[in-house]
Amino acid sequence: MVWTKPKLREMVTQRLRDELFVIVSNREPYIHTFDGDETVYQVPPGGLTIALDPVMRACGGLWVAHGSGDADRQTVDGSDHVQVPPDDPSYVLRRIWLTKEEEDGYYYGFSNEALWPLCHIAYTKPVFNADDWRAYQAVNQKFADAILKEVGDRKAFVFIQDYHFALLPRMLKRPNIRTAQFWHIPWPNPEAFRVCPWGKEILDGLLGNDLLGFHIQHHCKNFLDAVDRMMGPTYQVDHRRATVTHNGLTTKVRPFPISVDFDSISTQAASPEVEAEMERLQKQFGLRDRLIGLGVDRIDYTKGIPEQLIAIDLFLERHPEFLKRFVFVEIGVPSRAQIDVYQRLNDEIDRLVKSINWKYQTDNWKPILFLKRPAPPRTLQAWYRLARICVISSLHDGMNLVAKEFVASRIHDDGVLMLSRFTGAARELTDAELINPYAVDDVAEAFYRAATMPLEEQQRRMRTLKAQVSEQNIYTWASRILTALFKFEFQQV
Ligand code: ADQ
Repeated sequence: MVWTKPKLREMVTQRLRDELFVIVSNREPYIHTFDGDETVYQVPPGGLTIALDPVMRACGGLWVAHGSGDADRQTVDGSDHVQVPPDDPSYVLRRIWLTKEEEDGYYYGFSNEALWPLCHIAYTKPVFNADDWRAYQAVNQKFADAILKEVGDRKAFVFIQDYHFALLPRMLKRPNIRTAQFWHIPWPNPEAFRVCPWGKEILDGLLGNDLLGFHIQHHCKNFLDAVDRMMGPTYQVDHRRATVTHNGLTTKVRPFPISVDFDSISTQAASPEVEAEMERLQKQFGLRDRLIGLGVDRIDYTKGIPEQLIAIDLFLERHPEFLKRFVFVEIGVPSRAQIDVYQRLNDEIDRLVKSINWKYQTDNWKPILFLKRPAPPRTLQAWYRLARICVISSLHDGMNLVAKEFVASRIHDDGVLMLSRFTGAARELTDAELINPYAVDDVAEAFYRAATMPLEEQQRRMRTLKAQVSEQNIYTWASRILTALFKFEFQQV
């Protein structure tokens, strides 16, 4: 059965009775900001919101998140609630306020300078700072206090998102609450994980969950191995059943590969609005008759953007017949710019783009068009359709939704997806042109293969990829996790 939004809604409404359904994430699905005197809202970029908003619209309930917009306080009621989506209110967003110090320590510090590099094997060292760790503990507690107050005596299923809340499930442990957590980034092997000074606290926190999900089996195995190695005999790991039992309570560890809303993306990609946008972009950037390669990334050192650019340089050097024909468009949305390593990455990318363009450019052609800004969905879809090749060059990535968005947008079944072997997506999308982004020579040759691939081969492979993403879509992901979560019985008080 192919899961759809109505089927998910039906499953959830049948299964949920008087229980409250809660999602917890760091980032809000809707951020209110001031535009002059007016209040406007934005849907932030990033996999999380894109994946979970359709689920919440289908299920209703309560979403708890950090209120980060400058107009967020103006738009909530006395209980810090706001109905969202603002244009079609379907569920409640409860905003949590953090001080600047809390945000620095918990978000920029521990989450993104310690856990993010710890979990991604991208050779950027994690920074472990005791003040950041304390802020991380305090913010997890702040969320826990707010959620416990919202839930009260009701029975609640709480679905926690990501690495910002490793301690939260243990703090929420109550007979009337059952929790699942989805870890959106990789879980590293125990050798890599054991350098974390608070590794045991993190593992114990996560084992407060009834259900813990990762994208792929390999991350589940790494997690179970870490518990086995670090937590001692009172934490019993059953590798066959993929469970951990401690003090009579069991956590199930399972893979749930995340995906995109295939139907909605492919319908929108075929719309007259997207076609008009394609026209506009071609005209604005002088792209008619060019062969377009595309990258769409948050600017992050895990995404392998410099490697991508170096490979393009090699490709053009070795295959000069593509000079003046090939344009690589990178749409890079700046991210975590307060952190030094991200600033250095930005500088490195700017330098590479300048020097490669300088090396090859002519009066009316440059090989690289770097657009450093978020693209609204219609523009992104227009780019996905204009491109012949989409490149994902992550050095390590939990899943990677861009790969699946590109596939869903290919309404004529053509085009080539070049996909890093080190993404979760590579486990499913085996008909992509798989690449090792560290091997830049090979990536340059993969560009050549992609640029010269016969249409029939493009179509044969793209049809297989589309069938995969269409079947394993975002609703499949949500329904599998929620079905597993809703099976847990509440304990007798
Ligand atoms: P991310 O690291 O943010 O997510 P990804 O899965 O690629 O990575 O999602 C990025 C999302 O942001 C995509 O939906 C993409 O369209 C959007 N995006 C990126 N650049 C953009 C731009 N310039 N303009 C507009 N939109 C842009 C984390 C993990 C991933 C995992 C997801 C979901 O790191 O491995 O796939 O969560 O679990």
